[in-house]
Amino acid sequence: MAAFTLSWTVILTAAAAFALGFASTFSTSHSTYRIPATVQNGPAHARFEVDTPGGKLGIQSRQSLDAPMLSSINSSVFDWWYFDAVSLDDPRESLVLTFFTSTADAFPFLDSTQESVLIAYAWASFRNGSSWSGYLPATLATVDISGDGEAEADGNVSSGMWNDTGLQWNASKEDLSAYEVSVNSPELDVKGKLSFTSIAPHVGWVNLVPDAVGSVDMTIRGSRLDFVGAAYHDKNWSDRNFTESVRSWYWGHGRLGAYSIVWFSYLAINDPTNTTYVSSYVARDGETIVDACDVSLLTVRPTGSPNTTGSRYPPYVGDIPDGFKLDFALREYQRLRVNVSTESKVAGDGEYYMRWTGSIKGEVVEVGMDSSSESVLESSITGVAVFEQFHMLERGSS
Ligand SMILES: *[C@@H]1O[C@H](CO)[C@@H](O)[C@H](O)[C@H]1NC(C)=O
Ligand SMILES: *[C@@H]1O[C@H](CO)[C@@H](O)[C@H](O)[C@H]1NC(C)=O
Ligand SMILES: *[C@@H]1O[C@H](CO)[C@@H](O)[C@H](O)[C@H]1NC(C)=O
Ligand SMILES: *[C@@H]1O[C@H](CO)[C@@H](O)[C@H](O)[C@H]1NC(C)=O
Ligand SMILES: *[C@@H]1O[C@H](CO)[C@@H](O)[C@H](O)[C@H]1NC(C)=O
Ligand SMILES: *[C@@H]1O[C@H](CO)[C@@H](O)[C@H](O)[C@H]1NC(C)=O
Ligand SMILES: *[C@@H]1O[C@H](CO)[C@@H](O)[C@H](O)[C@H]1NC(C)=O
Ligand SMILES: *[C@@H]1O[C@H](CO)[C@@H](O)[C@H](O)[C@H]1NC(C)=O
Ligand SMILES: *[C@@H]1O[C@H](CO)[C@@H](O)[C@H](O)[C@H]1NC(C)=O
Ligand SMILES: CC(=O)N[C@H]1CO[C@H](CO)[C@@H](O)[C@@H]1O
Repeated sequence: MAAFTLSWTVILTAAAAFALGFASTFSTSHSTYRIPATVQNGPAHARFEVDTPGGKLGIQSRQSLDAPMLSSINSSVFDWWYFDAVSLDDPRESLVLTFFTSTADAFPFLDSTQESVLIAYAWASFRNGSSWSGYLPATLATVDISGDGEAEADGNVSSGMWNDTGLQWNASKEDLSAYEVSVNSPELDVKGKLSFTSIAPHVGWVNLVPDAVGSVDMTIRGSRLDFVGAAYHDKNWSDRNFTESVRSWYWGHGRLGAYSIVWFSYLAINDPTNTTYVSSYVARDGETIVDACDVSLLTVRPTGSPNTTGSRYPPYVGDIPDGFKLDFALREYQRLRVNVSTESKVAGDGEYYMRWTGSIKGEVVEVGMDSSSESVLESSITGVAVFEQFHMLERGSS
């Protein structure tokens, strides 16, 4: 009964917020959002609050995180569902699938000639270092979220379909610990799926699935992409234009040894206080060690070759690093330091936006109370990562 009451509250809140926008139907246990392809006029309402009783994310809140976060898509807001996997054997192999609800005005990395705000995007990279990407506009998106922790008759608790692109996702476990994203597109000449099972359920609230055992089985224009690796799912949304918000943005996730990590470090544009915003997630064997946004918990810096601007920080448009240096605080006096090296370019324009995959190497150190002495607790922990940067400030502007 308690679960029922909580779920009803969540649904009512969502119903009130969304009444203005998408056609949606609600029952006590189920919400269906139908998102039209055309850009809407007028203000969009964003949901930023998610119930986290006792600091933990309950099943209902968790499911509601997979719902659309905006009441409508006007020309200055964005909301997307992101899924990826990178091979543990060879980080040059990767797959990213993203379901966008956004115009190119709001998120300038989309094709500005597209009329539809519903874009299903796929990126793949191969062992030989080459990469491929393709996208399709949808005519309608349908997102189904079950609200009370019970799967609907169709077995899904979260599903999304970008009609008729052939890209869709579904999750049937009530805690959203397993997803399947499938592609069946004669137009792109891509067919197959990415399946994953979370190795750390019931944790991070920003990252719906911070690390998962992912398996990819896909045929892309006649080439096979078939691997097991580190997978990830999150959602991102904003009630403002991306360009009006971001100066620089570093994000990535990876797995090294027993550790799962997610990093995010962000500088806002035109911010007189020059505040760094971070989000840090570290788990060991699926047990969360850090899941917080305190700036003291994480430092992310680009690294680059001498005589290049690759390591410049704060960065400008066109600065291309060779990798990143991550410094995570684990516990008092304990840090996880990780070097990230770019290996394959998966996406990007070489100026404002880049996404790579690569290998990572870390160590855990104990730092003396006066910070002058250090002892290594774990060394040479190796792994793989998917990571990206946005540099939105032109040199010469302020
Ligand atoms: C879209 O919605 C946002 C958030 O409510 C609002 O700030 C913005 O002005 C709206 N944009 C348009 C073009 O109506
Ligand atoms: C959003 O950003 C674009 C640049 O990508 C800019 O041209 C446009 O004027 C901005 N739109 C709004 C509503 O501020
Ligand atoms: C669950 O969702 C997937 C993807 O949208 C869909 O193909 C499938 O039919 C749904 N499951 C069932 C049992 O209907
Ligand atoms: C969306 O596409 C699926 C699969 O092609 C189809 O079964 C479904 O009826 C479509 N939904 C709508 C509302 O067109
Ligand atoms: C997704 O839906 C398909 C079709 O109903 C089902 O076979 C599969 O188990 C579902 N996957 C997950 C992760 O829920
Ligand atoms: C690299 O591999 C991909 C996928 O197998 C293939 O399509 C592409 O032609 C290859 N490129 C080169 C330069 O061999
Ligand atoms: C802004 O903050 C960053 C990170 O702390 C620092 O590297 C940079 O020098 C600061 N810039 C200015 C203008 O204060
Ligand atoms: C960097 O530039 C300096 C001065 O121009 C030059 O002496 C040095 O050899 C360069 N280093 C590299 C690695 O290119
Ligand atoms: C990271 O790279 C720096 C120098 O570039 C090196 O001193 C450090 O030992 C490396 N850390 C690890 C964990 O490999
Ligand atoms: C990397 C990333 O995508 N992070 C952001 C996604 O959206 C949430 C909610 O707006 C932010 O809190 C994350 O930092």
